[in-house]
Amino acid sequence: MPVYAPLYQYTGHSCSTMDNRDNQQFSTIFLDIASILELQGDDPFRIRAYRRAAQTLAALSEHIRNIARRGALESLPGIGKTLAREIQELLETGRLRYHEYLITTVPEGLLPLLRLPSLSTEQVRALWRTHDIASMPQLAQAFHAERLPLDTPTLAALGQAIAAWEHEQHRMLLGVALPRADILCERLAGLPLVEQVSLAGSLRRGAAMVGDINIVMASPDPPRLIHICNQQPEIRQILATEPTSTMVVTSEGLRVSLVAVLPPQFASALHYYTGSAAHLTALRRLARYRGLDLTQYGVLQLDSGQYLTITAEADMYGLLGLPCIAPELREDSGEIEAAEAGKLPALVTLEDIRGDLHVQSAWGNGAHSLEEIAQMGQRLGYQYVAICDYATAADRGLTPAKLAAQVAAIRRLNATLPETFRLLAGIEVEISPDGEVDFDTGLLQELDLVIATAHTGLKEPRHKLTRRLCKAMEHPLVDLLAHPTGRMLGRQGMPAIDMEAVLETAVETGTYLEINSHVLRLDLPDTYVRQARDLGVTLALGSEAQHMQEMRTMRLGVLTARRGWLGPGQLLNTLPYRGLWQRLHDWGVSNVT
Ligand code: DGT
Repeated sequence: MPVYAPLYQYTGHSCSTMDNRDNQQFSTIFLDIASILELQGDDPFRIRAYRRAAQTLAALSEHIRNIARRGALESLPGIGKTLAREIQELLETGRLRYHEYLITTVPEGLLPLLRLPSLSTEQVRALWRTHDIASMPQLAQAFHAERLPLDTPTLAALGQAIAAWEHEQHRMLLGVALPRADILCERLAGLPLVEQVSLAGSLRRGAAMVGDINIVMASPDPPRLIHICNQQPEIRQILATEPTSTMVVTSEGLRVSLVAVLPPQFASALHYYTGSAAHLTALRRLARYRGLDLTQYGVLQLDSGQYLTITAEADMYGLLGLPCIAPELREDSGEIEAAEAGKLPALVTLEDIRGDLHVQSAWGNGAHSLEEIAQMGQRLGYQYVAICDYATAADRGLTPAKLAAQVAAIRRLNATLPETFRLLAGIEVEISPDGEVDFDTGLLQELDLVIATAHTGLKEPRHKLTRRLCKAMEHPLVDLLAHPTGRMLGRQGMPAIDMEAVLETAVETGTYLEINSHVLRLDLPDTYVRQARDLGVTLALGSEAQHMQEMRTMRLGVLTARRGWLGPGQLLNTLPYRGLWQRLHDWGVSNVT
């Protein structure tokens, strides 16, 4: 995902209970305005006003919406009538027309350059006007060709920014990287001199997008092992290599970072290279109070200079007086404080999942018959799979007549299946532009599960799209909102939605929110999963598989759930069949236990 993503794109930043992303996004918008005005030689007072407003917004500890609700926008430093009106417009529509107009007045690629802290607006203008550099790729190319007429400190700072940008350009989807990384680990485990192999980095932490595949290996001869790795035929390019590490590109185009350490260093190295950097920094601060430092080679006693022996990551946390923190939580978003307070969640595991609540069959857009899906469900060890084919208006998708026939077929098939497995009859209905769920109500009442979703109209203004989703959740027959944010990883930014309002409506209406485990979605994103959990929303995992093999993406959904701090009690799919059926048919069962 590019660093310089559209403003509403999910950035994967860690989540606190209070989500202040709007403050940061609005701040960036005002900074953009200031930079463009400066580039165009506008009034310095106006430019300064936008910069000041950006600083004010970035420094706020309270959500800007709350301040607006109190009518206190103009009491903020540097916010006058015009800026207050613009903040109001952003809050209501998710966009600012003035900003949208201004960005059309400069080359599209110039904005990311203007956002680089290492370049002044003056320098950007000079690069653009005299060297024809008006985008990040052009800047990176000129930098590598040593053609940039900048001083050494600026070049050094710029080099870091360009390296970070290049890293982002190669980000991979979790669902693409993970299966390939598993194969790589298996291959590496078969090489001579390898004693242990493990995934590390953002992939082990289950992040939705990853920059590279990090793998840590234990070997009695790390340099020799790295040499062997570099000789493997599937390596297309060696980007950088050192005696105990190498960064390569495979023939499939995957970026892989390999690290080899001696066996006694394995646990420490695994912990270090799992990260995140923010988690490590916070832990090291804690370690220093105890006279320790955490390194990739082991836990160092600062007074003696000796390394303590660590055989598992849990030992290292133990030395800091903490229980082991799961990799998915290691983002410095409150996990260390929770560990200190003995309040780490017991996270859900793939083994806890009793079924898939969103699968499509050949009756709709899917590839497989009900029988085949039932077989696959049983192979995966599930107790149930919900068939939820997609229906739009009565004349497209699954028509009411076809749905009625499908429900009958499901009920007939269930009578022939072993008692331990059932198909649920459901549907995925499109939410109309005005928030209606346009389908035969009598038929919806017959179903076990009604999923509502918005596939179209995602570019509507924020308040309209939000109202649309909330209205659908208020429909008495809608059980679940699928892929609530509509994001498509690496393809399009997240639509402008007031997620706070969506989460609140989910609580009020008792609607389940989906964690869609499709490779391109992982929606709800982990940060919102955590907010939903904190508010008491129950989540539901669905693969939206159109092909049986896609049902295996449940693993990605579970990783996302874990990153959202979910325990089994907050996921509908952990209920056994009977409990789920009772819950869906409102038999007074209110807890997922
Ligand atoms: P990515 O690749 O951007 O998806 O994210 P990560 O977390 O996989 O980052 P990566 O691959 O650059 O490095 C893997 C881990 O190694 C990272 O999470 C923490 C550790 N690490 C790497 N470089 C540094 C560093 O300069 N400082 C610290 N504290 N840790 C680092």
